[in-house]
Amino acid sequence: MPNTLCTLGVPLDLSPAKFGFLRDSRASEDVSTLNQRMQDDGYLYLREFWFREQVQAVRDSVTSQLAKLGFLKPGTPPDEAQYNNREVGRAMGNPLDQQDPLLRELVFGQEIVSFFERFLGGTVRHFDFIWFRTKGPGLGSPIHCDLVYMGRGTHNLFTTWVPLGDVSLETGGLIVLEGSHRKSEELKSYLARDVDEFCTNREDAADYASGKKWWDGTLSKNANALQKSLGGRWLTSREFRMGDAMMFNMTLVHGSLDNQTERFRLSTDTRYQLAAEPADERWIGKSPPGHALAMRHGRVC
Ligand SMILES: O=C(O)CCC(=O)C(=O)O
Ligand SMILES: [Fe+2]
Repeated sequence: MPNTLCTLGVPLDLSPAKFGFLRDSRASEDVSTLNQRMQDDGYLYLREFWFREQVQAVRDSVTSQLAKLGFLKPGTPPDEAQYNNREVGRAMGNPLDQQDPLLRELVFGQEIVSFFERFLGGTVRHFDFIWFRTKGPGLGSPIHCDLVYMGRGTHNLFTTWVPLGDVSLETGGLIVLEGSHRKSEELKSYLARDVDEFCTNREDAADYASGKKWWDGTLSKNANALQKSLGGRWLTSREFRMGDAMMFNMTLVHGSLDNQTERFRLSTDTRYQLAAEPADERWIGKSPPGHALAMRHGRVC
């Protein structure tokens, strides 16, 4: 275990009352058990969900794209994903290929769709957009709940975070705040927001409407202060293994550990819901508009 684990530059309190590890689950468990656990914990950490070979093939495809684009240190094996002093770009600015058939087979294929059909009890659809995380050395992801980015359809919606490679504590994988999915009262005003919405009755409304300003959905920049106000331990995995799938709901507070290595941490995240329920239009279609200006809504606040 490293001496320090930081998120956004803030060292976490690693005492047992403040820090711990995720509960493991298996896809083969009874569906009622899994449903209950999702309700209790806000997440399911499914170990060995896919065969490692299948995920390795996706990793190979991603690292070879990164090498071609000049993001990997020249002369090093692509599988090591060695950082070449250039950030890759986040979410909609990420250049990796969303149409890669190996990737799509992994995150939208039979294995995961049939899991969600069993879990949700009906026909399932996924968002078409795939979020790539290509995290070089340094700061992890902002602490947030997914709802503020994708809450215009059903809230009975689930994220699956997929490590494309083994992710050690030093490399910095996902962290979640225990029990935070049950803090809807405390987080009421945060959860009511939407990153592409702005208040028409505020002075800076024009800046939001024109795209000059954007709220990025961050809940807190200080993991310790947030923990103090909401309670719960920060949870992660000693090692997210390639083949694991981490599923969670829209109101679970999460972020990621800072990357203390010189290698990229590679992962994707994707979303699943019942097909019969409304879907957030920002993430649907051949080329989803995402946070495009046209998706920006003004309202009186
Ligand atoms: O991988 C990360 O750093 C953040 C992932 C995330 O926010 C998500 O999967 O919803
Ligand atoms: Fe997220």
